[in-house]
Amino acid sequence: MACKRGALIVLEGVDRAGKTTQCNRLVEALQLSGRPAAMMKFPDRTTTIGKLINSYLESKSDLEDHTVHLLFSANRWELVPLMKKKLEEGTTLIIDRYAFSGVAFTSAKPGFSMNWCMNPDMGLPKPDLVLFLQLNPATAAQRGQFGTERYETSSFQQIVQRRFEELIADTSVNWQVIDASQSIDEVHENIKRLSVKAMNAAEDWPIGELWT
Ligand code: DGP
Ligand code: NA
Ligand code: NA
Repeated sequence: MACKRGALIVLEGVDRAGKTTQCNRLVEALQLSGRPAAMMKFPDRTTTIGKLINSYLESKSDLEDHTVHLLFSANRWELVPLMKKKLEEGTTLIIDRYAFSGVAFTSAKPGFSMNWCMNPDMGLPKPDLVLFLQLNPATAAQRGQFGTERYETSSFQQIVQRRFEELIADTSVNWQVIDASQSIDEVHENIKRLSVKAMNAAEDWPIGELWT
């Protein structure tokens, strides 16, 4: 008899909200409680496509905006067989960014509709839970300066934030907004509670398809 599947849990949010820290903490806590869990992140800069994306983000190369959008999407699709295998084996996946970052970041550029941006990611494995780490710009600013990569300016990130708000309004996705101004431990406890709930709910259902 097949084991119960793992859950697909995504963390999204603006830069400096603490996504990467919280992904690590969550995977660690789930493993300690005896639940198989693994972390992934998008973009995955280690693949051939990921290396093109990395070079673009570090401004070592320029790519046409539609082209780079499709590369980010292709980078997610190329990991789908691995994701499905792990989920079916019963491993819960905690993912640092997903298609929502794809839509929020590209549609923050002039001339890109959210609908156009969503199309290439339609049909990806649907997350059982998307945790949005919400942080207001003033608190974010206290956490230090942006890095030097492409997109890391406050004017661009403000538009990204508005695009995320539009995505969160879509009730076909299980969004939970988390106040990321709390302490790391408090945020972790919230995230863990919601994740365990989503894992229990997911195990008896097949993996869905995003935006279809
Ligand atoms: P990170 O490695 O998590 O710092 O993400 C790299 C940057 O790329 C970050 O500014 C968010 C952005 N990003 C992530 N996914 C996508 C995507 O699918 N499309 C676009 N245009 N940008 C993305
Ligand atoms: Na990050
Ligand atoms: Na970054």
